[in-house]
Amino acid sequence: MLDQTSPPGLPADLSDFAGHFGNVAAFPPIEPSVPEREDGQRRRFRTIWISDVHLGTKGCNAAMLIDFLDSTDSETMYLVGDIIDGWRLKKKFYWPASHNDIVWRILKRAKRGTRIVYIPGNHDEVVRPFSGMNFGDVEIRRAAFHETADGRRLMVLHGDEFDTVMLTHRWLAFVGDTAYHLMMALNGWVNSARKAFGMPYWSLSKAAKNKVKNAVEFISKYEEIVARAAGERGVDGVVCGHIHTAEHRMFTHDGRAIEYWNDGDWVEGCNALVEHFDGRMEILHWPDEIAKRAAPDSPQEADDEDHARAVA
Ligand SMILES: [Mn+2]
Repeated sequence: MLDQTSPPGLPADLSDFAGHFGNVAAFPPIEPSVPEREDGQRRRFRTIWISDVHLGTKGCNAAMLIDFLDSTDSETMYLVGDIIDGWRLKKKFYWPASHNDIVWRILKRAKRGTRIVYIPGNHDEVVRPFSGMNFGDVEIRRAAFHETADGRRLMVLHGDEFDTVMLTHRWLAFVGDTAYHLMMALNGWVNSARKAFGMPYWSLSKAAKNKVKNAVEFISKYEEIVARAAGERGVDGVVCGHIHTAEHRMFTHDGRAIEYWNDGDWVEGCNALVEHFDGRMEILHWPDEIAKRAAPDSPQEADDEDHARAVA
């Protein structure tokens, strides 16, 4: 796919990456290793945003994302960057069958009529030169504007654009690529053990992050910068990813309310942002949704109302 349409004279690493991507995106000949669930019980949304999936790394929580994709559907789906981790793939090619299954499911959705908009992030920046082009049914864009059912105009972008050098350094001082991946490996190990004992999913680095003051300050500052950028562009809000922290915050810019939404990640938090058909938006923490599904005493409706009140 990508390799056939890429312009000649690409740098070698990009050609390699495009070659790999071309293989994994070969559709429809390959069938998923985990068959798609066809139970007709999918929760339907107007819009779904997901980002920071990091396919091609061990950190990607593919099983959780496959469950999410098989449990939901939407008119539009935004892939808000860092879907494929080109940085890690260049160092070491890692691509298990479950990662193919995710690509397969996304392309299958597009075939079924979901509008798919892919906004590459910094980890899949090799796809950025293709912004403005369509690959099959997938639109690749540098950024997008989304209008909600109730007429709010939201800017959709990955968000690394606002991660300034200073902020990046503070961020890296805390996570560091190696330390981060080590932590992710440990997280997987801890959760296998917890699963074996029938305990719910738990995020190690989320717990650690919440205790580190610098990280909290970084996140807060980042949210403020992104919201201000949205305010300056005259939109009503922004949807981004990048910092792996799902959040909804309200800011004001020149007396106008600006909403900040971060759709989280599928490495640790396993979150998606959804828009209901009336324009109401909600962050779904998928491990919680799975837990709710397992507990028949907590009806979905009551919980949705609680959340609506919380975010209103
Ligand atoms: Mn990123």
